[in-house]
Amino acid sequence: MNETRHRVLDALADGPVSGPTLADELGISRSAVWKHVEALRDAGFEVTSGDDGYTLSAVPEFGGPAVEYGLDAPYTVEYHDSIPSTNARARELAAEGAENVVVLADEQTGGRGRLDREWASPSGGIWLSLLFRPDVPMAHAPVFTLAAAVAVARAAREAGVEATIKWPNDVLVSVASEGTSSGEDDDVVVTAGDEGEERKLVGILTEMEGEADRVSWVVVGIGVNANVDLASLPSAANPTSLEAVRGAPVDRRVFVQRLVETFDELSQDVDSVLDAWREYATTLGKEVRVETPGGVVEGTAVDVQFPGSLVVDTGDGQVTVSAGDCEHLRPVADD
Ligand code: BT5
Repeated sequence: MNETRHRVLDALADGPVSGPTLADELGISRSAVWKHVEALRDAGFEVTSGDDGYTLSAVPEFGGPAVEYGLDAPYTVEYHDSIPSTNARARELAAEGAENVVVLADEQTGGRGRLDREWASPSGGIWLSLLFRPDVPMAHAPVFTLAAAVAVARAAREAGVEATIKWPNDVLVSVASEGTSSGEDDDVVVTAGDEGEERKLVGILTEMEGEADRVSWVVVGIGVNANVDLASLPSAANPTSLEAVRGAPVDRRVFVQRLVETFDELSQDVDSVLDAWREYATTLGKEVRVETPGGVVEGTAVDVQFPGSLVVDTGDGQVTVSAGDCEHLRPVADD
């Protein structure tokens, strides 16, 4: 949204304000004011006009202008109702020289996970990619995946969902699958601890380009099952959604704003990322099996190290794993 339109919107939010007053305040013509008001209405903002002037009476549920409005982070938002993949689009923008853009979509038709796996992205989700150009060596880039996981876990918690992070790139919710007292078979009960079954709420895919000593761009793709129909997600992946856990749809606009704001703060202060990550991690202390490019590592996950490696105690010493698919193993009974 351009600067003047933003100022018109701010003035309407504090309204009522008359067209002539607004024109004077912003140093633009009355017809320009009218055009901005019409453009805002087209974007879904409800602007009422009465005797005292214009007033903003409702903000759209989702979309680019809606997310940009009130966003406290230096990102512009490019919104698509439907797009093959926000990561692919962000990479295109990177090639054009863009930076600090959030590509956001309601639906993806060709969403991708790691190793080119499919990522189901039906309408109602939050599918987004953050494009930015940090001044760091390539080797530090994994810290941004961890920062994204923290940002999304925090936004989920603000929305009332106790999300936890599984190394390196999944955000999960622990649920017990017994029915609730309502007697409905499919109900799930959210547990505060780490007992119960872990279901995948979010996936993160980070891509980048640069030279060894300097990143050119990073694209952090985040897929959040927000208000999606669980039946349209691959059941083998054991997915869940914010809506299913909360029992009500989440405000996607606010969720994206919190996510982007927290991500921006953490990415400016990468030293704070690991402590924040440890706070939400479900992997630490668990028995894990990590498939790495160099083979399988099994043991207890004991810590995470900058820029995002997992330290595993194999019983035969500690091994540091920088990439791989991690599985949480069921703890062995104590007796
Ligand atoms: C990931 O890969 O978890 C990263 C997913 C990143 C998706 C975002 S959406 C915005 C941006 N644009 C893109 O095109 N991608 C990013 P991975 O760890 O490889 O997990 C992939 C596996 O998760 C699949 O093989 C399925 O088993 C499972 N899966 C697919 N869709 C899912 C969903 N919506 N919810 C939960 N699990 C899913």
